[in-house]
Amino acid sequence: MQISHAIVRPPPENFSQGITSSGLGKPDYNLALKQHQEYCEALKNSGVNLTVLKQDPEFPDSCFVEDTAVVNERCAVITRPGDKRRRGEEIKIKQVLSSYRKLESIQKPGTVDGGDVLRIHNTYFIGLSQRTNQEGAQQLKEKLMKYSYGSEFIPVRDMLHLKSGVNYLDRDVVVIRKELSSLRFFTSFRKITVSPQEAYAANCIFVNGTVLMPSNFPETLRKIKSQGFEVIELQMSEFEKMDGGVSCLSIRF
Ligand code: CIR
Repeated sequence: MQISHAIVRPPPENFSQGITSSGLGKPDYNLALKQHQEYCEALKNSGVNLTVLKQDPEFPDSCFVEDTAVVNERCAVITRPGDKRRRGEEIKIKQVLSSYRKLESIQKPGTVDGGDVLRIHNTYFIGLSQRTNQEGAQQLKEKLMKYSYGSEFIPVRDMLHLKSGVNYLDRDVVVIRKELSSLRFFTSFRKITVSPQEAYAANCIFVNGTVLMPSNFPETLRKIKSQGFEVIELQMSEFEKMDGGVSCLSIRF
């Protein structure tokens, strides 16, 4: 599926005050900005038109735009982020997406983080996690059904979001953490299994023919390349410190 647009938002100065459970220490702000810039360049070089939003210090986690919307060819569903501290990030995103798509919104008491929403062909796999509750997942399923997309719910444990553990590339290939690889949902896909030491590398994205993945994960890199994919490696250390991966930094459509 061709991606023509992406929305991104650089981290604000108080990025280090965002939510994290990584235990990896405080991010270096200037390095985070540089890494974000390189991420944007990689998207542009893959033929994507970028909308770069202004930084927003009201929300230290606001660079993780993926969590605020689920966008496809037919609609955009504005989410209601699962962590109260992030509620409100979606307002600006809603404004921007209104120029591109018919809008739907998740309503209270439902919560959904876009990081829990994995699309493969015309099916959405929705993670039930600390951030996405049953009510939110059900609302999302019903909204997507109106536009002829199916949904399946997957319980998520021991990771932040569903897409912390599994992502779809192309040609029926998923990149998946070992502990999820036996899930019945993914039996019909070809699997690139990510070992526990390289767990962070399970979060990668396929953009117009190229896989964007974090650097310094040699085993996963080799496996992805051996399936015939072109790869761009990105330095993601400062975002990893704040529990964010490659998919989190953009809304792609
Ligand atoms: C959070 O805890 O909400 C942020 N620090 C990280 C969000 C990462 N987003 C994503 O995986 N889609």
